[in-house]
Amino acid sequence: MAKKRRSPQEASRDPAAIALLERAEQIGAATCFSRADQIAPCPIGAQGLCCRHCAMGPCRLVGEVDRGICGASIDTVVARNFARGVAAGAASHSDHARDLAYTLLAAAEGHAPDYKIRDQYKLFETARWLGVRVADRPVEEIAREVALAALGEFGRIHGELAYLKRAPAKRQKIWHDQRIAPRAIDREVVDMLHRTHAGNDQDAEHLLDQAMRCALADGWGGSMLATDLTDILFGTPAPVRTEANLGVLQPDMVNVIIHGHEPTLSEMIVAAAQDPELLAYAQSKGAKGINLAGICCTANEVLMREGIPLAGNFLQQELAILTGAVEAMVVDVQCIMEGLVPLAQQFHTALITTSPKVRVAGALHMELDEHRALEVARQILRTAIDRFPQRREVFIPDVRSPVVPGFSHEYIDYSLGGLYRGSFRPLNDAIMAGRIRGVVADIGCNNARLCHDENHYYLVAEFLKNDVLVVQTGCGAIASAKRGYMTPEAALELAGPGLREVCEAVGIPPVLHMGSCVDNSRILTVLSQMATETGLGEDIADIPAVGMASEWMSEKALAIGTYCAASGVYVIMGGVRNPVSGSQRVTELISDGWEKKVGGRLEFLEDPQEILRRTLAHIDRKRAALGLEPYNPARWGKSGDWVIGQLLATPLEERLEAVYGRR
Ligand code: MSK
Repeated sequence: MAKKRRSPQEASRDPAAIALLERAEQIGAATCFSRADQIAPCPIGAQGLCCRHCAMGPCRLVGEVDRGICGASIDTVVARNFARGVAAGAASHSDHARDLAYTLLAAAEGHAPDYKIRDQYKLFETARWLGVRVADRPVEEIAREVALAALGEFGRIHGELAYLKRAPAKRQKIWHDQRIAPRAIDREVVDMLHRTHAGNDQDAEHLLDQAMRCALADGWGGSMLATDLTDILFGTPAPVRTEANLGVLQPDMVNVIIHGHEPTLSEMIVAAAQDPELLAYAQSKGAKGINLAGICCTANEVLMREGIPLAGNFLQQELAILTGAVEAMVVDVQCIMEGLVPLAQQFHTALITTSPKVRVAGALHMELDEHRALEVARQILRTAIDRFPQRREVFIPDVRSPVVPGFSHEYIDYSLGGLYRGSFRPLNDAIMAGRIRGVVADIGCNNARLCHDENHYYLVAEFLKNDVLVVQTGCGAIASAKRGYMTPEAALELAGPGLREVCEAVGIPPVLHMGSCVDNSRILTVLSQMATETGLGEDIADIPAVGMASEWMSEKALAIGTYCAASGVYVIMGGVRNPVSGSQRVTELISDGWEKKVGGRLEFLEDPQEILRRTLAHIDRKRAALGLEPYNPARWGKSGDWVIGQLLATPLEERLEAVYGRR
């Protein structure tokens, strides 16, 4: 049954998105927003009650029907559906890491001349975790062995993943006791798919245990490797200053959007966009230059390292094309909508696929070849430039916000403790004293069934008001960037008194941008360091912290939620219907059941106010369990008032420049 058509104001809270949704209505263009209004979700699938694992079905377990043709129970079917989603998400992140390992190997062996080791320190650190000897060896030799060791983690024959030892000792023991320590990355994904094939594992609890092991192979395996290898090849992020939202598109330049998740080609495009020959070619076509901007997590990768502006998050990919100002949208892997093709055909935009894994019917394909990556990047930019003279009417909303991203765990460590005594001690102390009530990681996607960005905006603002430090990745991070929450000034305007004092003292925004989807591994590292720093218990589960994906949509988000829960975190998946709601038992197993087993729990909640209430209650419970004083905002906020007055009297640009320098 068709749903009521939402107005642009009901579909998004972002003014740039609203303006472009109005334009879509004017010109009769379809977007994911209008399609979401046309297609009501299947109520059976939405509860996890449709079994499609064999050709006797699909079996729809509704009404009187409580078993499939093979006899599968509702609990088994719901658990299998959930577990398969986790496996797909884990496979996506991890395969991303595998490709980076091959790029590092090619670079180390001299077959990929456009790639260099940009962060030797990170290489040495990664080598240490992977058991590669560093002393007295050339960098290329270390890099080669690191790449091979990383690739070895996918098909490890004996033992368990090397990175598990990065977790607190207590956490490692829980994984061993529960027999969910992942053995090899590919093995856990394959094991999950095997068990969920017809006629295999038929015990919901047992299936969900493997879902945790599979997800852990992502969080402490594939994703963590992806983060480390990316930092080695392209540099570990540190704060930069740039801008976010569709207003970063330039009316008089060739606009190229880079979209997807992998930085391997997009970093080359960034380099090629500075090539004087290409700039002259753009000018020969009447453009003033080449302007790059990002969507989704490719955006986060080049934002954090190169300061390339953000055009928007997941639900804005089609809207970017509707501006009429995008000459090319270059996509790699994950979160790419097929709906881009008909829209691009309505405009002059070249939609260019670049991964050997991803083709989209109707798009141009210009495949990344690591051996001549810069040359491919140049060809892509030439294709974009050639489209510039075909531009017709342009509609770029004048909406953009300053953003200071780049908070890798290494930079947080440095900013809190300095170069020679980097440490999480000041953060732990601030939580123990009550200046910071707790920490929330708001990560993950947008979902076209929800009002775009509404949950992210509402929840992050409420957390700040309540002295909760927020860290973000993925499209949630982009939402806050667009909203202006990721500047030091936001602390002055939005944060409660205690959090504001800390942000003032350290010079950080109250919302820290920590990267892309795979960079949720950075959050695991931060939590591990906090747990081992003393004062906040001995395990991730002891910390007053909550993880959430308040507008989740992808299977990757399910994998992230599951590995965070299996790491001891209370995780809330927000917005849309609980996908395991068809089984009360599965709903209890992943919440109360997992909390008993591993200390973390996974809940699906639609109401943002309930998400807020449960988050603050959990943080306060954890504070009490640690014997910390109850949160009392009245104790703080005196010391910073003078500084606030001074800062607010200074123009924003000057304030940003004073802290981060000119970009
Ligand atoms: S891009 S997985 S919509 S965060 Fe990483 Fe955004 Fe979610 Fe894709």
